[in-house]
Amino acid sequence: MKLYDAAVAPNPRRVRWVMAEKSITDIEVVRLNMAEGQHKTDEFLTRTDGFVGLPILETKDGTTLTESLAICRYLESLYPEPNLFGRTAEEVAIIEMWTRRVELLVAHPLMIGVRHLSPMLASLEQQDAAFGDRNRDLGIKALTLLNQRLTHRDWIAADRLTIADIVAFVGLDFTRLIRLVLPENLVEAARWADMMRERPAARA
Ligand SMILES: N[C@@H](CCC(=O)N[C@@H](CS)C(=O)NCC(=O)O)C(=O)O
Repeated sequence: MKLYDAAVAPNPRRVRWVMAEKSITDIEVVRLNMAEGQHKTDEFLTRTDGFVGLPILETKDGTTLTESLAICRYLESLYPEPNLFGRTAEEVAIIEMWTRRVELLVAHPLMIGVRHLSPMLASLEQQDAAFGDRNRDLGIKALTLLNQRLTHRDWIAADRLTIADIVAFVGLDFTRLIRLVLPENLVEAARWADMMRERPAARA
């Protein structure tokens, strides 16, 4: 299998993180330069139905998968341990619920904020600073709820690391590009973020 990847970008990082947690080493990782548009060639666009974006996974039979979470789920099916998406019906549903919450309300607005505010990403976006500010602030507001959730617990969705933690942290950590400082009152979120940063997979 082959993973088309990009440095710094948060969505490919979700997949690299999952690969590291599961000790997957038999996928070739091909790094593309997004600033040079290497991910938008006609060949890629044909394979991805016109949808632009990394990561892209080419499976053993040549199927093209896009969407980082679809790729992570596929990897979970092939490499079930350690489990990141849930074992029982209830656990699967709770992890999915938290993954959707943190993706839509935390990670996505923060990532859009960074895209519109970081000079490093100016080649990828017609940047609009006010739109960036608004999205960054929405992400920070949702972090308050995450902070509340993390009071008296270590992980967002279960009693162990799950895909919800990976999606939330990778989105939050992307804000280092705009040097975002977490509001001081988000003590629990900061504790959890430190724990995530310490994992070996954080360096994948
Ligand atoms: N929903 C997609 C989003 C993919 C996406 O937007 N990836 C970004 C990198 S994090 C990208 O490739 N951006 C390049 C561009 O917009 O030209 C996923 O989760 O895989």
